[in-house]
Amino acid sequence: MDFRGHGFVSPPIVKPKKTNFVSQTVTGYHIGMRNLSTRSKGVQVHEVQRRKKYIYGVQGDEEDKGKFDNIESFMPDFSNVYASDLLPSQHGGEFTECFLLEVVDILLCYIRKTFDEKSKILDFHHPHQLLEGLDGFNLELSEEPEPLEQLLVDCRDTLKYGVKTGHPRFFNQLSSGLDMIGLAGEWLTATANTNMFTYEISPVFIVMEMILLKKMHEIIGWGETEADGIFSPGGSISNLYGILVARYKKFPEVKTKGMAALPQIALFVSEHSHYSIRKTAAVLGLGTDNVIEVKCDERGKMIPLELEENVLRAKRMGLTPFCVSATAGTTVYGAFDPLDNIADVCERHSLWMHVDAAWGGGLLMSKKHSYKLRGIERANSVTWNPHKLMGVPLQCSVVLIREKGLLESCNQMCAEYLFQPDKHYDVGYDTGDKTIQCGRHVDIFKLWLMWKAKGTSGFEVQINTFMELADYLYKILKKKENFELVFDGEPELSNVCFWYIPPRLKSISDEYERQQELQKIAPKIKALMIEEGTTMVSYQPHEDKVNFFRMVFSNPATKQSDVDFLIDEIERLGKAL
Ligand code: ABU
Repeated sequence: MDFRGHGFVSPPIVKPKKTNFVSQTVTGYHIGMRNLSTRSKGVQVHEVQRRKKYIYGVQGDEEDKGKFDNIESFMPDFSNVYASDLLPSQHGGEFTECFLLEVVDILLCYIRKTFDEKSKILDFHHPHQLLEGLDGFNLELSEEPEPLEQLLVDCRDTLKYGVKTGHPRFFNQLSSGLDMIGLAGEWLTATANTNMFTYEISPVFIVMEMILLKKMHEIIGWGETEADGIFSPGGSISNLYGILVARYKKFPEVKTKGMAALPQIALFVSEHSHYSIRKTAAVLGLGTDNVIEVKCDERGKMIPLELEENVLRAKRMGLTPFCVSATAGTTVYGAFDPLDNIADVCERHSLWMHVDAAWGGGLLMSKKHSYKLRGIERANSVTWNPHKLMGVPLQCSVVLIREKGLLESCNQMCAEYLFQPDKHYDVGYDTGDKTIQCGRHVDIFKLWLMWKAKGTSGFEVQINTFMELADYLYKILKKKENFELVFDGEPELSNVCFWYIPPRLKSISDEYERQQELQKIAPKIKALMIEEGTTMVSYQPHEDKVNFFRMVFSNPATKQSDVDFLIDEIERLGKAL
């Protein structure tokens, strides 16, 4: 029966019976069938059977077969309920509640699996398979509305064919893990559905952002200064802000006259720096040729002497150096540039010092490890991504600027429809004219809530644990016969870079040929891992080094046993290659 538009009275929610199913997958709301339709009791029995199948369909996958055989509870029948029956429709309140509870059940089921190490990290399919449609999961959009039942199945399938980035054996990216408080923060943020550009529509979030900025200024060592900053959509954009403001500080005329009014300006980075700096140079019209890459030592740290020589050479060539972007935690090696020495060079040549601490910034939270960023307090701007080592759900990135007011004067456009100067509150709290975007997502609440939940000390413990795990892996690999470290020396960050050398390669005496073969090993092992869905770790070639694995720890769910698993798994998948 289609009860849309029939003045249907929405169902009361009855507290659940406790069943196996409830304890495993459902928070436990149960809706009396009489309220969902006017079917006879006989039909209801049939309906219960159908619902069991439906529950399995929505919640289950291959790993769950047989788990739900005793299901007595059933969910509301959403096969004839549509989005138009939900709020704000007149009687949409309870349907909305039921529907969202079902969505939460799907999420909870996924979350439980995420933390089950035996659960697969992913159920890999090639793009053409997703495009063609999988087992009732059709990504094509329809002309007519689809029932909520289909939407629930789609929600389940979207997670089913995705990647569990919170899984204890997901090591693929610098951002991983799934923090329950951060997740709650993200849910709240989505519910609030507001915009960070003005205080008038985000009063609480704007003040939270100010408090967090101040806290981060203090941690960096700018406590005495009235500093500034903005949360941005990721580390690349935060880096862009740093360089943008650096250029504006030296050449404020660029805002109105453009690059044609400037000399040929040059920017310095290490050869191990993140590619976003070169991208910034392209975006800002500096040109990537004017990004000068400075040599690193064997650990991937910028060599300050080389920096100074490059600055002098650039000047001799008629370029105008304006900025150095140092890195605190390189993406592949996890190296920290010597910030104090770089700051000296910047001072001698009046250069803006930006520090890309997107990855390594988290170490500032650790009394034991923060010395690795010594000199960061001398930077003019800093990028720091709490969505990496601090485990805040994506995305959460900040650019911190030591001089207050620069961000606004650089980016301000005074749109009168949004930033009216005669508002009845202190318009200094409107942040929208500091940014290069107009609308800005609320990324602050989840960080604020996590900080409340953990305290500064909780982040410290978390980050120290990552470092202990990196040390554990490093020490094992040092002793393992078929593994070779890319560089020796204890990890400074949680990166550990290594090759797996299958026994076959040991007999290849020609070094060139051996390297050619070794280049193929990590991609092959990774492909097998993904096909089996057991773990995920990234690999890359780097400069003259052929493909190697880059292990990183940023997932609070990871334990030593997961590290052991990774090593065994690489060996299992790779020994016959
Ligand atoms: N620099 C963005 C993160 C890259 C990574 O997860 O490996």
